[in-house]
Formats: sequence, structure tokens, C-alpha cells
Amino acid sequence: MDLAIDLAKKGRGRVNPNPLVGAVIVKDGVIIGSGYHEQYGGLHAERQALAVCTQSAVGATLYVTLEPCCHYGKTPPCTEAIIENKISRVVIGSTDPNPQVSGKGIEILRQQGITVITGVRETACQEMNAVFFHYIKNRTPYVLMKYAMTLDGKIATYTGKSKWITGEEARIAVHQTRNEVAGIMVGINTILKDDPQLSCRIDGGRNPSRIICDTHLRTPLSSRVVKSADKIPTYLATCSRDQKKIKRFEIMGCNILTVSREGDHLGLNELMRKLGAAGIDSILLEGGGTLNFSALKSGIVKKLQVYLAPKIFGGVTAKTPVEGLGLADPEEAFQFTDRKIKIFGEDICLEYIKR
Ligand code: AOF
Ligand code: ZN
Repeated sequence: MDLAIDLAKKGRGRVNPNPLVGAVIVKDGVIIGSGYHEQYGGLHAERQALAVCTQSAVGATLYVTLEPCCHYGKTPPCTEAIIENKISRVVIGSTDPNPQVSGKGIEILRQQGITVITGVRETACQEMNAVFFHYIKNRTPYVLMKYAMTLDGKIATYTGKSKWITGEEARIAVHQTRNEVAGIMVGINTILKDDPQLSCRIDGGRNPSRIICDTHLRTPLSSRVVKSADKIPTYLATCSRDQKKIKRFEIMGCNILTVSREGDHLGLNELMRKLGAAGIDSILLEGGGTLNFSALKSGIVKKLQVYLAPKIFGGVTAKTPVEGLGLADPEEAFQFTDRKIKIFGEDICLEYIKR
């Protein structure tokens, strides 16, 4: 199962919004086939493993990280392939929360006299597919809020400069995350201040869609995101209904998502529903402090990644990662749990799940 998990992870950033799935087929103590879900719309892991078996899979054991599907989707049911190939035992990591499957896959296999064992390395299999599990149930993206700050909690100096806070190793890790998520989201202030590309710059990487929260449609037509919108999917989320302005962005290749206002800002929950409907299952939120506070307040953040660099900037006006109005009472604090610590050279990354 550990091998199946490792294989499944190779599909990161390639299968969204479908799950990461790995499969290993074992006969008489020997691995005779293995595979994983490689591409969205491609063969499921089980069929991929069956396709490369070095000998007949009759009587073999299939280890698979997710319950086999039993529905006709982009591919025929994997349960059929398992039955046709006369596999006698199926060991499953996690059950599939997809309403089209959810226990029915296991039931069909058992009805055929196949031995089914469930819950092997279940936590690891569920963690690996946190995005899929969230998306299939809620149809909104899983939001990972990330920021890099100094030891005194600043994300820029008082002059607004932020290049760089963390070292190279941590910055590569961030690009690795960009390679894995469906979307990357920032606020208009970040666009105006940094004119970022929001692309993934590692070997063999692929770019996530870009989402800009721009209540009044102030993004410059000359910005790097707009100029490359014909190559990388770019969403401008706005409350503006200025059709003339909207048209100009659309001609440049941007997708405009009109959302209602919620107080001073655009409605983030409505935006998440629209992005979910567009197939975006995961978002890396790279702030600004204003957007970060709104995101926490609206409850869309599911995970937090804080990179901490061993430097101090100081300065009462230097930007901090979460701004907005803030909270009045410590008891209202946004709470996190399930701490993980990762080390990148001299920097550390703290990872938490929203409670
Ligand atoms: C995958 N890859 O290896 C397995 C999946 O849209 P479809 O037809 O590809 O079906 C997607 C569903 O199939 C998915 O939501 C999950 O419930 C099930 N299993 N999906 O993409 C796989 N085993
Ligand atoms: Zn399947």
C-alpha cells in the first residue's frame, strides 16, 4: 500500500479535480503490475496496473489506495476490470466519498466472492486526497493559505520590498505547491504592488489558473497576468458591472467572474462556488493581508502554511500577513490544529489544518 501511495502522488497537479490513486498487483509474493492515475480523463490506477501485468492476474491481490469505482464515467467501472481479470483479493486504503461509488464498489466486489479488506493505511490515503475529499463533498475549492514572514511577523519592509524573505529551498517548495494546485489566488493590491506572474517556475512544472480578487476591476491591462491571460487561464473576480471595462479584459483572454458584494469586499463564498463549478478543486492563496483576513473571516481557508525566515525587518508600518480589521477578542481567534513542521535550510514551514 505504501508503494501504491507513492505511485499515486506522482499524479499530483495532473489529475485535478479527480483523486490521486495508485495500484499494485501482487501474485505469489511478487509484484506483477503497478500503476497510477496519471492524467485527468486517463485510465484509472487499477486499469493502468492491469494493463502492464507481466503475467495473468488470475488469483492475484490488488492493493489500491481508493475504493475501486463502479460507475460509467470517462472510463468503464474498475470493478468490471477486477472481476473480468479474476483478481481474488482487493486491499483498499480509503473508501470513495464520491456518491456514485461510496461503498457500492466494495459491495459489488464482495458479491462476486472477492475478498475485500478496507482501511489499510487509511489516514495516509485520506490525507493524500484531502483536496478530492473536500471537493467531491462541497464542490468548492480546498483553500491553502500560504505566506512567508520574518521572525517579527513582517511580509515586507516598510518600503514595501519583500524580495526575498525565505531562502531558495523554501521558494522551490512553494513552486512545487503551485505545480500541484488547480488555482493560485491573490488580491488586487498584490497585482498593483508587485505585478507578479503567479506562474510555476520549476523544471517540468505546470501553471495553475490565476484568480485575482479585484472588487472594482482595477487590474491594469498592462499587468503581466493580463498580458499572459491567453496562455494561462486567468480569472478576475469582481463586483464591477462595467461592461466596457469587462469586454477589454475578455478580449485579452481573461475570464470575468461577477460576484455580489459582502461588506467592503466581494463575496468569497460565492466566488468559491463559481470556481468550484469551473472545476477548480484547490487554491493556493498567496495573500496580501487584506484578502487573507477576508478569507479567514469568510471561513474558506482549510489549511495554513507559514514559512518563517530567520530575519527581522521591524517597522510599525511594515506589512503583516493578516490585516483587515482584525478580531476584538482573543476568544474569537481563528484556530488551527494538526501541526506539521518542515525544514528548508535555515527556514521552517509550519503547516496546520483549520479547526
Ligand atoms: C480517477 N482515477 O484511478 C480512480 C478514480 O471521471 P472519471 O470517469 O474518470 O471517474 C472519476 C471518479 O472515479 C472519481 O471521482 C473517483 O470516485 C473514481 N475513481 N478516479 O480519476 C482513479 N480509481
Ligand atoms: Zn475506476
